[in-house]
Formats: sequence, C-alpha cells, structure tokens
Amino acid sequence: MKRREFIIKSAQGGVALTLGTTLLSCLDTDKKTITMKNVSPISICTWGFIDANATAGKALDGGMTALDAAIKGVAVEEENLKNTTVGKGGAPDREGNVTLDACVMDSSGDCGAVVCVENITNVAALARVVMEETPHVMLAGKGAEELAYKKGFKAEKLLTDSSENAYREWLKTSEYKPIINIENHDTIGMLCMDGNGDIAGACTTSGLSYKMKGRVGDSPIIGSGLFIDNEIGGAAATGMGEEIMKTVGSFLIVELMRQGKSPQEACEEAVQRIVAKNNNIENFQVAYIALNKKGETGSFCIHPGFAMMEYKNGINNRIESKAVLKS
Ligand code: SD4
Repeated sequence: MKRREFIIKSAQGGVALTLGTTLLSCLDTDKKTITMKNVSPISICTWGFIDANATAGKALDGGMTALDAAIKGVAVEEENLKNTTVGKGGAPDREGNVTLDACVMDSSGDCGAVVCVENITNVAALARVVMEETPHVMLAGKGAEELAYKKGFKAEKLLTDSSENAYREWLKTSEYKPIINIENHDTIGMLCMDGNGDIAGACTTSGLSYKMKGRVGDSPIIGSGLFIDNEIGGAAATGMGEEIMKTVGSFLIVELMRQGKSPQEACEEAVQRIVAKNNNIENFQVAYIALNKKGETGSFCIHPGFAMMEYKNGINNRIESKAVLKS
C-alpha cells in the first residue's frame, strides 16, 4: 500500500493491522508474485554475498517482486552472525551499542529508511514499514524501534559474544581512525529487477565499527547508499559513507545513466568525483554497483578487492570490480 493510500485508509478506519502481520508480510513474501513480462530477472549486490544474492535471484525467478526479493536477500546478511558490518553480529559503536541503518526504495520512487536502530535485526524490512505504513521517509532511534515492536518485530540482542570480544579488544587501545577503513566492509546494498522489468533495492549496515555514538553513514540515506529510478536504473554504495554522502553517489550514478552512460561508466565517474576531491584515497574504500533498465550492470571501486555478486539467468556470478588503485 502506498503512503497516501495508507493515510486515506487510516482516516477511514480501514486499516486493521494486527501485531506480527507486518513483519510476516515484510519477510515471508513468497506468496506475493507477479505476472512475468518475459524479462529475465537480475539481482546484484555489494561484496561476495553468494547466499544473499542467490536468495534474491531465485525469489525473482519464482515471480517475486523486486522490492520483496531485495528485502529477502539482504535479510540473509542481517541474520548472518559472521557478518560484522550488518544486522545481528554487527560491530558496536565506541560505547558498545550496536546501531543499525537501512533503507529501501521501490519502483514507484517511494522510499523508507531507519537510522541508529538498536535491538532489531531486520532493519531493511523495518525501513519498508516506514515507507508503506507511515507518512514519513525516515525514522531514527527509539521511534523506529518502537514502530518495529508495534508491527511485530522482536527485540534481539545484536551484540554477539564474538562482536563483544572484538569490541573489548578494541577498547584496550580505543584507537579510532575512521579513515583507515579499507578492509572492514560488509555492508549489503542490493538491486533487483523482477520479471516485470521493475527495479527496487535495499541497503543495510551497522556502519563503521566503533563509530561515534549517533554517527550515521550513507547506507540509509536515499541518494547516497541507494537510489532507484525505475525508468533508468538503480545504484548502491559501500565504503566510507562520509565520502559517498558528500557526492550523493547513488543518485549521481542514476543521473549519469540518465544522460546515457552505461552502469560501468557511471560507477567509474562517481568514484572519480571522490578521487578528484581527496588526496588521501589510500586510506579509504568506496565501491558502487549499478543496474540499468536494459539489465546491464557495472561496478567500480577505489581499492582492489571489492567484488559484486550478479544473478542472471539462474547463474550467480562473483564479478571482481575494477579499481582506481592497483593492488
Ligand atoms: C557506512 N557505508 O556506514 C557504510 C559502511 C560500509 O561496509 O559500507 N561498510 O559508512
């Protein structure tokens, strides 16, 4: 349901949501299928998240909508305890609290985001609730968390034994150098095209490890961590959020594609904009992925080592991204 319809229906007393049904409809979306228009579905995501991308790709092949598939795909990483940059098991801030950021954008141009959310694992699904069931685009902290409980999400301890141990180790020096952030990235941004040819995406993260309390990066910011224009395509980002936000990277890529650039050329230009403004690119990573309406994809990054997953025609490929710097 679109936000405007929700407001109207709410006003008419026509909305009867019971606890739990929203979460179910956000994550267990297998029943929502579409009539395929002969478009071969595609899913791409940041980093080598084979399972997450296969989950989305297969769901799309089964007729799932792009938004449902993207949220289902990124949930795999939100629930992966080994991923220390997303969801449960994500690294905490410098005070030991895990705070998550996420956003979603659909093919109609609607979007939702949550920032600095504690105790909720599936924050991309929560961003969808903000999009579909509130009159707003973004909710922060306690407000987002309270909405989650109202809609049936359960409270979970996001700090695992292993992330707590790593945090305690870090506390010994408390060395906070956010610019040295080349290796420690696992944020998942995912772009899906469904059998109707419609594009949607999701992006979810715990942000920088041991970040300042309250720090929010690019990932939940529409236009920075994610942007979709269903007439053109979509883009998603990972890496040093501060640099991505300064250039509104994902929006920039979609606009460059609108001007005729391929997804690859657009990703390269967006990275080069950051490179041109920084004399310390040795110290941080930025990587972009993009998908256009023709089903073409691209990716580019500053440091070698970034890979994109691409699911097309039933095959899930890992594609090593070209980089500005040499290894
Ligand atoms: C952020 N872009 O919060 C995120 C970090 C990231 O993998 O991509 N980590 O700035």
